[in-house]
Amino acid sequence: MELKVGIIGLPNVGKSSLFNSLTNLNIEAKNFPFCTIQPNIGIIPVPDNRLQKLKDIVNSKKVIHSTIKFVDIAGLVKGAHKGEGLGNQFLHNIRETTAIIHVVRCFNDRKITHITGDVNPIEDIKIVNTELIYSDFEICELAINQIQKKNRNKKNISNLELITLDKCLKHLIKNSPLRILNLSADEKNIISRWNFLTLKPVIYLANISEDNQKNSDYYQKVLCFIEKENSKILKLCIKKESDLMQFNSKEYKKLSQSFDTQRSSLDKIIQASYKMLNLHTYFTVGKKEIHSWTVPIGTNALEASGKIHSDFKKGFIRAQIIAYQDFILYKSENKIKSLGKMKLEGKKYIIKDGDIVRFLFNI
Ligand SMILES: Nc1nc2c(ncn2[C@@H]2O[C@H](COP(=O)(O)OP(=O)(O)OP(=O)(O)O)[C@@H](O)[C@H]2O)c(=O)[nH]1
Ligand SMILES: [Mg+2]
Repeated sequence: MELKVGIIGLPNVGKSSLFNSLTNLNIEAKNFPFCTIQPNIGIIPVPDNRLQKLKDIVNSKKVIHSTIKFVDIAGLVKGAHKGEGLGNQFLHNIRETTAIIHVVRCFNDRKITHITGDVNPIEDIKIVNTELIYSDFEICELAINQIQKKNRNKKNISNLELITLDKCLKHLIKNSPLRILNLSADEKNIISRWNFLTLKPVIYLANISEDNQKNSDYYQKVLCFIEKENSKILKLCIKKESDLMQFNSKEYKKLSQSFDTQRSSLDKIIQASYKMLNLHTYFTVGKKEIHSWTVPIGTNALEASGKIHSDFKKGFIRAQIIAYQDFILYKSENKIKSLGKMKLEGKKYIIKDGDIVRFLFNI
């Protein structure tokens, strides 16, 4: 499955406006529920200040960032799992993502329609989560039936998948998301093909109003509510960010500085999403360009080499590795080499975040 972060929530809570701010795109974000029907997809660079530090040392001409994919998905309503508000299609869009940003309205604005009439972040979260739980429940039941049917003629089957699905079903029936169920890595792995929505990692994004004070109540409530979930929460005033987008980049820079740390909040969202996808970065460094490459945590050198070029993988000999901190400290490859801090590693070496890598290959 492709690695991407889905932006979800009730209708009209600011999902498309957030998507626009993150991607610098200009898709429709108007004051009516279900403004978005088809998912919008945007690919954006992951901010990483290590790149600039490397550039300053090597004096390279170009910097190429890793990227991350965001999908802006239509709003969910009560009954979505039964097809309300095109719910099944929207739930399918969510199923195709790897991780979720759940936007929660924490702002008061009479002009902006709230689908249930009142701003109530906890109830809003519950509506969305319940739909995801119901949908998982149905899939879980279906999966159990399918497996039982397949094994009908076999006696005494000990099927880990079936046992795990049963454990999930018992948990879902309590209206509880699977991400708080205690599942081992093996159990998670064996049920991964069912792609459960409530097993996807989530960041709750509190969309606060310009006047922070007024909304701190809403935010605090969300904070308390999600504590038991062990999920991450971030806050942002999406409107402020949308307003800033109207200016050109020079004006934006000036304004955003005066608007405290708004841009850095966007960066935080991107970085947190990247982490949620279980990804990290290695670098290739040269005069022509500094390039950051994305790999899932736990990737070995051979797989990582294929990320750059299939020839690197085919003709892989060794990987030259310098730790990021050493590069920053000693600033010269020769010096690092003479200190014995440049390592020659084989195919099975597990790439670490920030490694500066040169692949030696023969084709
Ligand atoms: N006051 C205020 N208005 C906001 C904020 N965020 C979004 N809006 C407004 O709310 C309306 C809906 O925003 P969208 O970004 O289209 O919301 P959505 O969640 O994508 O809506 P659907 O696609 O219909 O589900 C727009 O008129 C936005 O300008 C906010 O932080 N404060
Ligand atoms: Mg939208």
